[in-house]
Order: sequence, then C-alpha cells, then structure tokens
Amino acid sequence: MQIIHSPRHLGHSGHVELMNGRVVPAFEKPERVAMILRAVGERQLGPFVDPTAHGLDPVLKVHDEAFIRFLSTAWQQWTADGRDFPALPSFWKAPGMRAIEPDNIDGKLGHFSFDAGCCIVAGTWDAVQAGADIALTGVDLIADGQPNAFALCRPPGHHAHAGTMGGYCFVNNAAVAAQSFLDRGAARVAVLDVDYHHGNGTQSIFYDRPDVLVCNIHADPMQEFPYFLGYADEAGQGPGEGFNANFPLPWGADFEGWGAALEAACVLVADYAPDALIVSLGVDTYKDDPISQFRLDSPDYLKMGARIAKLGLPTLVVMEGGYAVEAIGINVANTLEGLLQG
Ligand code: SP5
Ligand code: ZN
Repeated sequence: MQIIHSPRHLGHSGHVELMNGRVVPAFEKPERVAMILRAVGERQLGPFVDPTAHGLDPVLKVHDEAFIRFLSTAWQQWTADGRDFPALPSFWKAPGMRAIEPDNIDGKLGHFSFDAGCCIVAGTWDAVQAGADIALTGVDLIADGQPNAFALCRPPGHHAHAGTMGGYCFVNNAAVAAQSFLDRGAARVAVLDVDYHHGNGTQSIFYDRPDVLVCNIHADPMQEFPYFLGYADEAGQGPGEGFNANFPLPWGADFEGWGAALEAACVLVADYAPDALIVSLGVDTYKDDPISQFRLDSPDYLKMGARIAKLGLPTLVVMEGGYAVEAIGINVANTLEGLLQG
C-alpha cells in the first residue's frame, strides 16, 4: 500500500490547547507521525511516497474562501500584534450575535473556530497545506488504478467545517479527497469515519448532498466532544436525506459493541455501492488513549481493517486522531495490515 507523507507536518509543533480549563501542551503532536512511520516501516507496509502539490483550488471546493484566507494569514496577523507565542481563540459568537468577520485577529480567531483546540503557530498553514496535498495525492493514486492508499495527514481534518476550525482540525482532508474523487469522475463516494470523536465537519460539509454517504461510529455526543453534532437522528437533509448515518456508542465500548456498529455501517456502505471509499482513521478508540473512553485493543484493528477490506472497494485511508503515542503505530499498522490481507 502506498503511504503518502511529508515532513512539513513538523512545522505544526510546540502548540497548546485548552483542556479541562487549563492551557496544556497539545495532545495532537508531531511524535504521532514518527511513531506511525516507524511501525509501518518495520512491518514493510510501504512504499513511502511524497505528496505532489495540488494548489488551493481543490481545497476551495469544500472550504469557504474567507476561511482559507484567514488560515493562510492568521500567524502573520497574530505576530503583527506583537505576540510571539502560539495563537489561540478566546471569544466566540453566541446564537443571536452576528456572523461577521471582524478585522481584529482575536475576533477572526473566534469567528473561524468552535473551540480552543486549534492552536496556530508559524508552521501551521504549511503543515495544513501539505496535509491536503497528501490526501489529494492519495486520490490520484487510486484514480490511476491503485486498490488503496494511506494518506498520513497531520494535522487531522474531520472536525473542520467549510468555514470553521476545531478539534485539532483546520482543513478537512477527507472531505477534500471525497470531492476530488467526484471531480475525477466518481458518481458516489462513501466516507466511513471510525475516529473516537464524531466527524462533525465531514458530516456538515456533505449533509445536504446525495453524492457522498457519510457514516460515523463515535462516542455519544451527549457525553463527549464535539457535543453539538453526531446524534443518531441526524440522517441528512433535502437531497442528502438518507445519506448520513451516525452510530453513537457509550463510554466504555469495546470491540463487541463497536464491531456491531461497524458491521451496520459497512452494510450501508455496500448498499450505496460507491466508486470509492474514504476511511477517516482515528485510533483514539484505543483502550489507553489519554483523552478517550473506548476500549478497543491492538488486535481489534486487524479485524477492523479486514472487515473494511471485505467491502472490496478502492479505499483511501486518511489519518485522523489517536493520542496514545506509544501504541499509535501498532494500531495504525494493524488496521492497514487487516485491510491488505482482508
Ligand atoms: C481529530 C481528533 O481526534 N480531535 C479530537 C479533539 C478533542 N478535543 C476535546 C477533547 C475533550 C476531552 N475531554 C476529556 C479529558 C480527559 N482528561
Ligand atoms: Zn478523535
């Protein structure tokens, strides 16, 4: 399986997040990629491939222009105000306020975010652009005939909406890839999001469209981030009705409960008969993940990969979350191995 990655993610480092009322070192850190590279290398799941530059046009097909302009200039504006430390939002608009993009950088940070999980540093925008190129290169490989590919994106993407960052995510790599498959001739694309957290951004981007089926298996938002999306009754709207499916599970879910949800999601994907499948792969479902409450164990990821392989679809795996750095490599490698061996 071709594994697409870039060292440019390293520029997004040394950042912080707001967690349980405190500013702490970000859980989403560069070591995650190092550990994944080491594990997939040792298991010889490669070859490794560099991304090719695709520019911003494919990103702008799913994201608002003003949001992308903000991302590309935020660090410059933050430092122009004399701040030489990482940028975090601390103000948000409530319902009843106006959806205006203020001139002030603190106003912009609030306008374009839904939490204080998306810290911006000097190298963030370059890392984000590299991530989108990694996903788009994966689409190219599959469109050119590869049966599958692994886009080792960092930072992750599935919480990013068309015009909003959050949950460590800036550009929605999986959504950019799904749109690119369509633009390259696919009639239908399915996204199967197995990250512990609901992929609110991906759901939102495709919510009123029938050409992308979005299935999410995740912690119940009644208990867990992102809290305000990801409930079982969200089925899509307008022409998109019936093309969104959520499988919220309680804290403590192990592979028995989780695997049953995967089975149900796979049936939906198979019935949809897409031309390509995108797996938003977060391994924060792991039992020792520091911010999550599911109980999957490392061998379960082999079963996960094997079940997805049984769909027999061209499959692009896009990296999302997973914060137990010591196990992230094994868990990702197991998923890919399961996928390869069926
Ligand atoms: C891509 C991805 O996995 N993003 C996740 C962002 C989660 N951010 C909020 C997590 C809140 C967790 N609260 C529990 C604290 C445990 N000490
Ligand atoms: Zn997650």
